[in-house]
Amino acid sequence: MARPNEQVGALLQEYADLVAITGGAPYRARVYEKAARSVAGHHLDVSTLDAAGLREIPNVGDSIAAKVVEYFRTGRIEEVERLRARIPAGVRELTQIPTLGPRKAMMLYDERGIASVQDLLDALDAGRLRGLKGFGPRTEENLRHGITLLRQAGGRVTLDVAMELAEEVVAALSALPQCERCTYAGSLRRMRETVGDLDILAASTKPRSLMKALTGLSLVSEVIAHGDTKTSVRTTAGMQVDLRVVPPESWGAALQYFTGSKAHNVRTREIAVRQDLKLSEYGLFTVPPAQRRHRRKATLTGEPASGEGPPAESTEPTEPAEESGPPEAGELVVSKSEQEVYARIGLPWIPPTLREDRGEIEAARDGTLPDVVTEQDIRGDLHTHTDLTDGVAPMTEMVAAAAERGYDYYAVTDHAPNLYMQRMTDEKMLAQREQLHALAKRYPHLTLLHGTELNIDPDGEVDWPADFLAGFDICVASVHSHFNQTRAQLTRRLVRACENPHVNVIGHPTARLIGHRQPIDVDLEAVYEACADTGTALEVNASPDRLDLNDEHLLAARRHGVKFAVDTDAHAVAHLDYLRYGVGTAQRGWLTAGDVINTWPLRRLRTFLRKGRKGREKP
Ligand code: DGT
Ligand code: CA
Ligand code: CA
Ligand code: ZN
Repeated sequence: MARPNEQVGALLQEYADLVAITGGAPYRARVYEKAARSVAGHHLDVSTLDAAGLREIPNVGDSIAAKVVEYFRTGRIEEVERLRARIPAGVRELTQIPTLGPRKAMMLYDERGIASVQDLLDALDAGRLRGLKGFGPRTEENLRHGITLLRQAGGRVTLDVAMELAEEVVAALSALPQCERCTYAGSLRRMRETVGDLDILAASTKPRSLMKALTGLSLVSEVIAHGDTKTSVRTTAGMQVDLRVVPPESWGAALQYFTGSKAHNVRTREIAVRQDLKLSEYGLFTVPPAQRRHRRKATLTGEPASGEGPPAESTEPTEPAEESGPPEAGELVVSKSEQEVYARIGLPWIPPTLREDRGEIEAARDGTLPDVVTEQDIRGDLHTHTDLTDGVAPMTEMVAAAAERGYDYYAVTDHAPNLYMQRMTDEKMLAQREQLHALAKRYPHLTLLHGTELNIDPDGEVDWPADFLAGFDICVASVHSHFNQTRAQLTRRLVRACENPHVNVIGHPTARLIGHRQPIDVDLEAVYEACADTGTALEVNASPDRLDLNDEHLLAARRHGVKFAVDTDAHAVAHLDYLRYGVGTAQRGWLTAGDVINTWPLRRLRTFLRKGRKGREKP
């Protein structure tokens, strides 16, 4: 995604928040919010556009275009600065709490002097919100719950935020002549759904120049620790970045170590120890014969080996002290690649997304590791939007981008009428279908599917009757409202949607938004059963704010024989790239290409989409 677009998008969003907080007209805030989304999602790099070019972007008029030009000319937007100065940062932080809007945040500040999330929690505890208009017991409960959600996210960021930063740091370091290799490791490489800090690994014989380059980056706001092999910084956005530099011959072992997870590493170390090897971030070493008996005994009794420093086989290994060299040990065993490390301890290479000690060690040993789905396996996206509803790009651009990606097929699935804000009608939907069919002529290698994203209503019904639904190539159906029904109601609701012969995919099945909305309370086992029985796929929504189903759900669902669709739910061209996060999540759920319907050839997919209905065979 073009970085300038993101920057300007974030700034316009902040401006919208500031306008709302300071009591500006709500429509003005909405104008800036819409513009923020359009700019962030625009297919051209906005820093290359002049005012006229900027005005071509949907929702961008004269005044916003002027602000964007001002930003690229001066590095700031005067009016944003002016509003920023009027409000303490803590008040803006308050608006991060789900359910707390800008108007109420400002009221808390004006009436009670509350200027941070902690202030608010204290005020709630002390009962100091009593008597404040619009803050009844119900609101208080919602606020507490919102703060819990916010804290759970606890400084962790979503994958897209971490990835963008990682790619920037890796690119900067890789550009140095002293840098032989550089990549990101840690939870980001494992594609965990949120990332605590970034772990960047580099190979070089001249580590100092790399450390200096890191601390000199403009995105660094604070140097936390600065050394020859390890440096930690904090970015202006508050994220910690750890850089380790190792000699090139230790690359494989270091990458294995810093990719983790910790639980996986404990297991691989144990395996090494049993073979008289020592596996650490410094490499894979033979253990000198004199030390072996000692170490063996320690492993067996679980007691630490005495007198030889930290034992390699401890289940809680500690990070070596800053600047300490490799521990006294035997000879370095080749470890230029992870493959060599795993091979030497008798295992095949294990994909990073599986390294959570969730059975991958045993599977590797037994030769039953799953052949997990990859981005190259994906033949098309089956859940995407256009500007006919809440997308920001016209269909022509979305389709062009899909063709560019080399997809075999691509489904346009705009929202159906029951999501009232989107103002969908039968006529609009049918007109879109005509346009899509016309567009298809331009793309002989891409099959365009016309679909929709239906709303599953509180009773499990969807927007249109069967005869209208029959006109679509594919129907995704999702829960977009009434999240607080009982478990029994929600379960029944999803099961009924599966039983609809025209519903092919359940979109974002738990409806959670990472850090903002809890998953709905539903008996997923019952839903898995229903999906397997009816030939309905469950979505792995690749949007980094959703990742829904998540890895743990997938591990459970695949045992029921459910099929899945890994889709982006793209609302902009750039969102098509979110696919990687969906694939990462699918891998963490041990899914193979066979489990994922959008890796299948079109004919097989078409058969699946008919759900056993009789119908004309389409090409
Ligand atoms: P995060 O940052 O909370 O999202 O999660 P990770 O997995 O990136 O954890 P982090 O940054 O603390 O450490 C990066 C990797 O370094 C971790 O996945 C495995 C390795 N590592 C860190 N501390 C230890 C440790 O005490 N023992 C072992 N065996 N490995 C460790
Ligand atoms: Ca980390
Ligand atoms: Ca770290
Ligand atoms: Zn959608």
